[in-house]
Amino acid sequence: EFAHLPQKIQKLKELNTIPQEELKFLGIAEGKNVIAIQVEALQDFTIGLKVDGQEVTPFLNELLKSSLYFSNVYQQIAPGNTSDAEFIFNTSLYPSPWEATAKTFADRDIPSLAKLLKEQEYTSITSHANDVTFWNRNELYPALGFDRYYDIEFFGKEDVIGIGPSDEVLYSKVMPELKKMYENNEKFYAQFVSLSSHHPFKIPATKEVIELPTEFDSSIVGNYLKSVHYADFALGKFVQELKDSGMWEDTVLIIYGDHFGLQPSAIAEGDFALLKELIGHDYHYLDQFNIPFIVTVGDQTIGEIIDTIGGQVDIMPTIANLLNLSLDDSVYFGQDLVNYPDNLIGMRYYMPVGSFYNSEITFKPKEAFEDGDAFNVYTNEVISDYSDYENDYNRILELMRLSDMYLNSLPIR
Ligand code: GP9
Repeated sequence: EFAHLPQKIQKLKELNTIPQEELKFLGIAEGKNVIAIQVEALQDFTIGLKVDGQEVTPFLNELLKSSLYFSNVYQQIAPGNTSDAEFIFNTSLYPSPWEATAKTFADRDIPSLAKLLKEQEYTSITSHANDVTFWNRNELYPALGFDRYYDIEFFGKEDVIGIGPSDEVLYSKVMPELKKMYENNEKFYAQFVSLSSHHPFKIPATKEVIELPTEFDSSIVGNYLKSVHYADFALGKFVQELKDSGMWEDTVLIIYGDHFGLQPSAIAEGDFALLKELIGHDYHYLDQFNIPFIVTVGDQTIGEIIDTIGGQVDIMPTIANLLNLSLDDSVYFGQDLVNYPDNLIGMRYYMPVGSFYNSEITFKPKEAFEDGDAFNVYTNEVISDYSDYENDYNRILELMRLSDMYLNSLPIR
């Protein structure tokens, strides 16, 4: 079907050579309902973090004991921020570098997780508690094949935190929808986008609030930790309700972050000191872009940490293996992080416009950034001679070109 595309895309696929019978965790979640929660601004350093003896994410920390936790996965969003993360999660394709992909390609018929699951008779729903026209999602969601979406019209304006109803409202209002499908024996894929941990991270004192030492008072780092703590609390309530309603055993739950919350250019000098105290080293790109990716299969205790380096493009192929969904007829750019730990197609982290991160450098091409350069990933020092990485840069540009070419080849809806 895509024979007109360069053979290279086929070659990328041929790298997936592990015989099916040897694939670890193949099909462990097959046939289960899929719930994917994209948590706003959730950065990986908050997982397991304690401040003054208190856990920032007590619920997630407990959940990890039975989950598959991918601890070394990085955001790959472009100007479409949260909506790009939704796009990448569902497609394993790269987002457009200069504009929200939800604008550029939402008129296309885009292959997606929802469409793959449709072939297995799943109903797909998605929800965003803000206005669906934000980031052109009213076009993106049908392009990705979701059967229905829920937005502010459904969630209302109750208990607003920041840019939308609280996460507790989000989960409590979608729960009856899930129950309805469950009771009708309708298999479903439900993706939710949480909002309460959105910048500027102001959680009302009436909510579940973590008490932080006074040095965090009125710092954005303190507010950020409070908002992540609240998001974690709301997630915990949601999972408890899945358990209480008997749905948990039939669920595979995916939790991941969309992108960073704490951007160095937007935080004060004192915040860097607080962050250093929390994470034990200077706050670098590595910390900024690292998002958690967690998969829990309701009736199974896995409790495994996988530290293969990956990006958001790798999430869909990883889940496809767990659900035993064949990607043989799909074009996708990520790899299953359970079974391909050796970076078969090179580095596993690419940001838009060819910038990348590997275990040595962070690279921002001069062609795209005024302050473009290579930086030591641990110290942020400029590396003036980066000729050794030229091939990596070219390979990444090629991958992104192929992804873009593929998107452009898709039929208009
Ligand atoms: C609103 C939300 C905004 O719909 O997506 O968050 P952002 O994309 O700016 O992080």
